[in-house]
Amino acid sequence: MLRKEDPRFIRGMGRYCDDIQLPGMLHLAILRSPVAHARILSIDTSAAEAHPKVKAVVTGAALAEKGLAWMPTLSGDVQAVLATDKVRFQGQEVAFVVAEDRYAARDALELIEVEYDVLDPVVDVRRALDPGAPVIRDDLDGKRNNHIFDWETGDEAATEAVFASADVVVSEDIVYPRVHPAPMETCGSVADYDRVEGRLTLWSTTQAPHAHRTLYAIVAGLPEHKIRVISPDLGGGFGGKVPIYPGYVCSIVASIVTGKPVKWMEDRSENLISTGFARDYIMRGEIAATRDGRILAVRTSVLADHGAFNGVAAPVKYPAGFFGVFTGSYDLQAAYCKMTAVYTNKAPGGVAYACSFRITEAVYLIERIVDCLAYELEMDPVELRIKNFIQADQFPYRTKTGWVYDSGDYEPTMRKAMELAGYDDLRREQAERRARGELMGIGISFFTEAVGAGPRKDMDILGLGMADGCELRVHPTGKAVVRLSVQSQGQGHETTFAQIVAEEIGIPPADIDVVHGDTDQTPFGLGTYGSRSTPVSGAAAALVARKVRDKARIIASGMLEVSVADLEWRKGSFHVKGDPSASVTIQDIAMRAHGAGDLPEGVEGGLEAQICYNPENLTYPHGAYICVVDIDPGTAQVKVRRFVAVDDCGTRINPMIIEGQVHGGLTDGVGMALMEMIAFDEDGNCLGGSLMDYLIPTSLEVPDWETGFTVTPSPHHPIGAKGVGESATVGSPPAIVNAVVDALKPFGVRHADMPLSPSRVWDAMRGVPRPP
Ligand code: PCD
Repeated sequence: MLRKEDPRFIRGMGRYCDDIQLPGMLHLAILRSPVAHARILSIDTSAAEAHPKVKAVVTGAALAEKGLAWMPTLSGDVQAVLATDKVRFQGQEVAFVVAEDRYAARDALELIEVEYDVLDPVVDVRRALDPGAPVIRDDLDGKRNNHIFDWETGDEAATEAVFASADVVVSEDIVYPRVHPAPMETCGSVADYDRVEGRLTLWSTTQAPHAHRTLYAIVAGLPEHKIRVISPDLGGGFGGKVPIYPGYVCSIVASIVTGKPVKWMEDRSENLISTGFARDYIMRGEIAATRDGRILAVRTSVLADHGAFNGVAAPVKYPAGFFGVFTGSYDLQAAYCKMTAVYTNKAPGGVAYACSFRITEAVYLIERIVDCLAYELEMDPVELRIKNFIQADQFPYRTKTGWVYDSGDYEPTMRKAMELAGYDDLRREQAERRARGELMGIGISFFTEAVGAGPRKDMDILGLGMADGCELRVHPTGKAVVRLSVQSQGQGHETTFAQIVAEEIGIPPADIDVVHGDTDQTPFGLGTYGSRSTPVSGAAAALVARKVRDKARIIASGMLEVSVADLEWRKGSFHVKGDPSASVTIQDIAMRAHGAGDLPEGVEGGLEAQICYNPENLTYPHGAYICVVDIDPGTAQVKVRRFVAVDDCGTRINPMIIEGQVHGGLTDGVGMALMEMIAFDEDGNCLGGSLMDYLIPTSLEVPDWETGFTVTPSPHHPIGAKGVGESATVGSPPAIVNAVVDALKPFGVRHADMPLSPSRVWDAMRGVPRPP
């Protein structure tokens, strides 16, 4: 089925945040810190205030008077809305101007004078805990260092025992650099505070409108029912639109202060330097195995750079997100991870950029270290993986770090990818090319993801349980409206959720309207990220439709004058068993539910239902990826020649949409593996503040994707579907890096860090030590 939303998008008629125009609307611009670490000595706003078009200039001190200078982050830290005491990263919000138009607001920023006393910044994460390192968070009571948390998972002693007696132990330092989701649409909001009604309407670029509303209510002390958060069409989210950013709060304050609607829309550089980064993990990976390639245990220690405020988006119990799945798709005897997270003078974040809370890092680690093992054992990386897969009959499988993989059948997926790629031929071709001095590499990755957070017993964000509401209403004429708590950012929910409901209740998808992204119109739920919409809200949609169908069955039994047990459901109508001529359609039933005449005993009129779905477990999609690269020996430029992706997301709702999701994620993967990095100089200046420096891939850098699939339904999801939106972003970077490293085998290279730009590949070829 084609996407219902596309007629609007492909004609340029999407309605994004910046398309919102309200009468009398003012514009807000934010003054940002030019330095990474400094004490604010004074701020002079008088010249800006004198600008004829300026309506208000607000500083941190003004917010502090109202108790609004700081706000909670999603991980229980606090973050400055506007800096009061110090600035802690380059690009941090210092003051804002509200003016009649966008240009005047920007001009007036230049009239604000801030005197900074520049301090030494902490830029190198490895130095953050050094004695004497500048203390970044002296705002926190008694804080005397830059330590945030230590966290561990798995069994340290058991893992040590396995390592101690293993034939082979391989270890490697592996860095997942800081990258940025960089959605096409940057962040923004339009706040409209109605002083008469005491009601706030906020259009904002949020992936989680309900959760944001509750947090605004708690922080600002506004009654929740007087706040309406609308997430209009979003030009991509990719996890970057999960946090609450200072800009949103500033626009709310500005509307309250001026009594006018206020729009804030950041530009590309603001987006890149100040909104949530992703990854930034320095990992030491270790793997223990037998000489013949049986993997016994994995161990890792991680140093996590969280920037100046701990703004990580992850369920409360999981400070390192779902990194615990770093055991991958393999049946192990033991595993252990320990992690330390620290503050640095960089933008906050740790958002789950196309990543179910740090799964991307976990998959990269295991898939890279398994390849390092294959290198040492001189074993084919596919053979090594197949030998160690969790077997189909072992599911549900409890990993050594406590995750219960619901289902999987790995080997057929791997074999399918090999077949599509022509794996054996590729290896032959590689041998021939190597003999001619050409650099061809073949990279494998096999991943298992954990997507679909809840269950609420284990997972909450700031106390809000990770379950999703869903409501379905069938109108008298048999047209339906389904209201979701999740929010689409481009994934096509208006289509796929109509398909889910249609499948259950037999109303054509074209007659089912999907409403989402507006807290006044939809039931409460936690939002779209971590590929949770299909696992959680998708289940809710199927179940709410079944609930409506159950009621329809009772009404049908009255209409056909038979008992409920004598009815048979065929998509779209109930039939009397053994009497094919006696049937009623769901549309007939809808009319009866609202129409004249009696309904069966105890049945209320109307045809609608509402549920709140609390998933039993996460869903565990998997996939096998094979990448072929060529490296130019003269320039060290990597060209991805082929890429085969076989994904298993259980029951597939819309194959075309899945294909699009996979293409997008694979492209992300090329970006991270070869091009993207948010780097800093020693003063803490962000070197990735524009798309001239932060390189994102286009169609020119990617091959024609070759995709395939297998289907292993989730046993606990009502329609067996698993998430897929992030699979390709998670699975592709290791395949590409493994391919590049494989190409460099003649140089004795076992590992090289992303992004594998020509200069890094060149250095690797020449044995230049890796950058710290
Ligand atoms: N599907 C189907 N079937 C299956 C699954 C799925 O069909 N089995 C489909 C659905 O329905 C949708 C899609 O596909 O439509 C997806 O889904 P999912 O997986 O469930 O997911 P979601 O939740 O919906 O979404 C989310 C994701 C994420 S998470 C991300 S990053 C990204 C992805 O999504 N983002 C985006 N993708 C995308 N796309 C677009 N266009 N845009 C965007 O922004 Mo995060 O955490 O946030 O980081």
